Amino acid sequence: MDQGLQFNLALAANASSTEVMLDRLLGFQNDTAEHPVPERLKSALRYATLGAGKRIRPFLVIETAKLFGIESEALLRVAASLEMIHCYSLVHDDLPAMDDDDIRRGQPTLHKAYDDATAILTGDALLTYAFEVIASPDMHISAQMRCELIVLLAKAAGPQGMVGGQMLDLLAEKAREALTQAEIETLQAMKTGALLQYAVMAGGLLGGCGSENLEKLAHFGRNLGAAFQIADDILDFDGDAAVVGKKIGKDSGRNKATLVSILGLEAARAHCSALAEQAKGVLRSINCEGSKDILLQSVDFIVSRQS
Ligand code: GRG
Repeated sequence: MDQGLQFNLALAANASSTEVMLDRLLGFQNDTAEHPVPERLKSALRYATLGAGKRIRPFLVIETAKLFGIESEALLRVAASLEMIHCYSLVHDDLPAMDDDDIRRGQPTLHKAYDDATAILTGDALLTYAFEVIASPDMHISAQMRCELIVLLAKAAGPQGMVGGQMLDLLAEKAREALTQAEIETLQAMKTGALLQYAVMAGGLLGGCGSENLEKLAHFGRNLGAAFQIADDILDFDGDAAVVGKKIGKDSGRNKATLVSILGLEAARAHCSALAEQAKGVLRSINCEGSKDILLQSVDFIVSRQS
């Protein structure tokens, strides 16, 4: 089968099983009469998460675990909880106090469709519910596995990860001096890379990959995350808004620190390709039974995507 087609089928299949799990979890079948989720919040949670999005992070969780022969419902729960955190970050990032965006995933941003307060609460609810999902014994029988995943996710999403990176990003917009390449790389590793790195490490942990492979997965995820962010910056520079599903050209308009702005488009492209090749090299060195083909193809997709 053509490699591109094989990858697209795997991405679509994983997206669809993640969607089913998100729909189930955000249906709140366990809702109690005493403390029901308010209908407006339930509707906003579903608006923020269901229906669109490439679902790259869930894909990485599921496909990494497959390297080690594991396919289970636990993976879908971890994948869905990670997507909830990703969606919360998009909802909060789009608020007027942050990036102030009107369109996300081709539809009005949540605060436009609802209001700012509902958008803040939706983000808060997605973040807390994501942890409830992975802390629950329904996710995995082993308490140690649950704790390892909780700590890893908290680090990736919190002050030393995504939230910290977002803070650095907001500070950089107001800074008088441009950030250095090293500072931009740190910011991006925290803001974007950390969740992608968590995705592959969570897949590895659930697959019982062992400590040597886990270190390699961390390295793979770091390179992949860096390449993903440069590809995103390139899309903001010369992508097609209709395909990307949000406004483009915002980075230069807001004095955003990106590698495109300091290296130029061609050098940023070359750097992105080099990171992708390094990521593939690390992936090839992982010791596992399963085929690495789909994950290798995902690296090419991530750097050449149009949305
Ligand atoms: C508000 C704590 C907080 C963090 C915000 C995610 C984020 C941090 C900012 C969003 C701005 C942005 C475009 C970051 C670049 C990387 C990124 C997360 C792109 C969007 O991810 P995709 O391409 O989106 O996986 P889909 O819609 O496909 O899920």
